[in-house]
Amino acid sequence: MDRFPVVAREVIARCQSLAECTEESGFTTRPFLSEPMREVHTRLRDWMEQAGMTASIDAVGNVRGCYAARQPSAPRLFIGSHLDTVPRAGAYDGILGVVLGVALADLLNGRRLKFHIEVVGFSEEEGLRFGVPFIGSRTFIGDIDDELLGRRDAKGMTVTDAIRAFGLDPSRIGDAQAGNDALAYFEFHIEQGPVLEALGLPLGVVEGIAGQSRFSVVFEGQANHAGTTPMHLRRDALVGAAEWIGAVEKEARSTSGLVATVGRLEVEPGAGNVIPGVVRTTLDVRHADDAIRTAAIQRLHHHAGDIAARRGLSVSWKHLLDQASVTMDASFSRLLEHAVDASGYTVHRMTSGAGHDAMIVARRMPAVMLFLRSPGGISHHSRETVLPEDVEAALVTGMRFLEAMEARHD
Ligand code: HGY
Ligand code: MN
Ligand code: MN
Repeated sequence: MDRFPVVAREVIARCQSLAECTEESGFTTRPFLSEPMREVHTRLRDWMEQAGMTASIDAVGNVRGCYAARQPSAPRLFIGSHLDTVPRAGAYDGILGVVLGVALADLLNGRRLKFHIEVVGFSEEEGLRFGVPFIGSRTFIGDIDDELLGRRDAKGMTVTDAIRAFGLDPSRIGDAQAGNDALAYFEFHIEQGPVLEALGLPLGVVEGIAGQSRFSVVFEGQANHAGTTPMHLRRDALVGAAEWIGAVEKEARSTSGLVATVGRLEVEPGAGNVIPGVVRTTLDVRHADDAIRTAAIQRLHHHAGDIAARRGLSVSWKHLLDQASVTMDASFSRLLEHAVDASGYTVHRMTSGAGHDAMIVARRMPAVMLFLRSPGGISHHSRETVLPEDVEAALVTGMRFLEAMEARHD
């Protein structure tokens, strides 16, 4: 009996059940090591153990499930994605890749391969709580430092405090690193954009992931009385920020392939009858070509300085992330393409505009990604969804990829 349609629906049901693990009732908001993450850990560990895996949680809250090979000394294929979400997220960004990995182990149904399969649910990829992304996968590749561990959240807690408060041991962070037995890393993820839907395709093989830079940009002027301060005597931080935000959009629209977003805006003191004295914004800039991205950032930096000078404001920039574009591993991507084709689906190669843990893990081992269609092209929103037949396509292709990996090890 063809188990794939049944397992595909179970994968969707599991993602939807995990979407209820949230800090914000009625929405899916699940930051790094937040309380709702405990229930995610519990359910994932149960499902992993039911699939014949041994499950554990590492020092930064990554969930690790191992489906053992025939031989203990065998190499290891990692299948993973992230457990955390943006605010008011959908039910599939990140978590789908972890649940699909467990489903593949389940579908093996006790059959042991020539390589271990380790499913990793990374604890932090979005950067919501501490302003910098990829804490889980950076720990996994051994790239975590005191600067990152010392970053503070909105309540003043450091990353180290958060690890301890969750009941984990920061002194064990080194143990979370992937070993030297890594074969490759494979990440299933929703496309989060309109391309596959426009092409009428269920799957996409990711060739590369666009580079991205993130900043906090603060404009400072002079708070003052809204009723008594003539317009020509004002140093209004919000009007300056607004002019700059318009320049950001103009710059992105005029540079092919560039996207630039001001996602947060905090106005101080934030009263209707007070001229804003301080405005804190964020800037997210992405492009497949790193040189184009960095040149655009320089122009946006220049615009901010010009606007601030003209309006008697000061402007300060703080680098939060500078992640170069990453190319997926060519030979494993060919293997994945053959698996897509052998499963009866059209092979479509594409670039990812969204960042993924694969771009971090690729620094340590060959990485490949398989996208699933995003109906409506929407993501980072509660309307994010997947089609059961596309989840089935991913499972069929994933199993064929495992068979190809097995055959490769003859
Ligand atoms: O923002 C991103 O690119 C991803 O969703 N973390
Ligand atoms: Mn995301
Ligand atoms: Mn994601």
